[in-house]
Amino acid sequence: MSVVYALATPPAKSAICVFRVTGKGCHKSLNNFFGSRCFEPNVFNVVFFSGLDGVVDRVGLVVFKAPKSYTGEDSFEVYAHGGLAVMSNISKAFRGFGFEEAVGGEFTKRAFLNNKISLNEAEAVSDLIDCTDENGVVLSTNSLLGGLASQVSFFAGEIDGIRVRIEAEIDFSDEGESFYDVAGLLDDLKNLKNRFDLFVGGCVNKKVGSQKKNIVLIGPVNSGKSSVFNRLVGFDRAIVSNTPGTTRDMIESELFFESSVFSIFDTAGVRDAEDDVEKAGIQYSLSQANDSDLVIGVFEESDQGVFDYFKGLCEHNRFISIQNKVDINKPIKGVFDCYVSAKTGAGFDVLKGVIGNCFQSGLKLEKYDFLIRDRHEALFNKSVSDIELAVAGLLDNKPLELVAEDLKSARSNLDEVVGVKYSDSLLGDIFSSFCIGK
Ligand SMILES: Nc1nc2c(ncn2[C@@H]2O[C@H](COP(=O)(O)OP(=O)(O)OP(=O)(O)O)[C@@H](O)[C@H]2O)c(=O)[nH]1
Ligand SMILES: [Mg+2]
Repeated sequence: MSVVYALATPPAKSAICVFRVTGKGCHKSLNNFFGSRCFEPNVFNVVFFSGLDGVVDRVGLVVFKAPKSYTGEDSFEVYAHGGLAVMSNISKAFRGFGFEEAVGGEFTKRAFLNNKISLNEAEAVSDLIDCTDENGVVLSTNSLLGGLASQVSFFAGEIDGIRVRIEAEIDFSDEGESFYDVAGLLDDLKNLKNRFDLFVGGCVNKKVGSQKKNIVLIGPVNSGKSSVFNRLVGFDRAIVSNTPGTTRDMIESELFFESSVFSIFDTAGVRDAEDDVEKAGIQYSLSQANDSDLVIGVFEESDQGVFDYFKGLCEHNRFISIQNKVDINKPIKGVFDCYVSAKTGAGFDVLKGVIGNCFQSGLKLEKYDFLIRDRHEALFNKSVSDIELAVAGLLDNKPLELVAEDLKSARSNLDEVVGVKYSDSLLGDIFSSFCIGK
């Protein structure tokens, strides 16, 4: 495999940037970039990096010797100052030496191809990076540390054990002898089925488990939506002013609490606007409210008609109402779900609790052991039905060859989960969703 390099950190001004280089022969370049020294593997060295036009930066360098590296190949990492020109110079130097730019997921793909990790562990790397939920992190890490792969191998071994007994019986019966213990075999297979079902029940699809929930703030103009938004996200993200119609476009930010990440949107206040731009903004707010998981109506006063109008927008999603500006207006008790002041911060603890409760009835990831993908779920489901067919086959006295075939298929699905069996197109699909440098 060729030598490839990648900037593993975002291409933006930052404290440091990290470059990764991997591939057989990459260590021959070390003296070219870092001067003639011998670099002990796995040691952090502080050295000068020389590019095409001389010294670029004083950097950190760690050299890894195959097979003791992430990819299983000779590789090295460079920790440079995070300036854009520094990044550009280092990239140019690597290209000048003949290194190719890595595509997304190339490092992890090489780790898989060099047997450093199983396919589902490689997928767990990407899932961990995508995780927006603390519990999701725990579940992805369970897979990353080999927990899922070892369970899968364990069940694959058990399925094989039973299949071997069935095939032995097929061979012996060809020779006229039989040691067939139907009851024992059936018990063992049923027992395996129950434990496998339990294992599959402990896996949750990442689509269900880690979806970021959307929260939309909506309400009449000037009710304080942008102020509530800023207070919730913890900084002045949206413009606040006493001119009605200040917010025109939708503003999004991430909100992290209750160990989950939410996307929260501030929207244009609703009124009979004359201006086309404002009208478009209002339409956009209303459609976003329709698509979100939770709508928070922000009001200043109680007007049943206005309240009903906003609540009516939320037939398919949850709606909570808040009365804002309670520092200057008397709270109208019994009408709203929460009473807050975006100015003083009063009532925000209660509001956050109410938001948290809205999502509490959702899926609890801590009940599960592993985060899985559609691909794994489909393969596990196929194995479950193959094992069910094998049990039914034994019960119905079907030819043992058919029962053995069902078990072979159950085992083969498990092989695909961990990547004992794979196709190039499957690898393409999996690794194309990774970031560059991973
Ligand atoms: N006293 C007081 N004033 C507030 C409070 N929240 C917002 N305001 C004021 O109300 C005015 C409108 O606030 P915004 O947050 O811009 O209201 P908005 O609903 O986003 O307004 P539009 O985007 O125009 O629809 C500003 O002058 C804020 O300073 C509050 O809790 N107490
Ligand atoms: Mg606003």
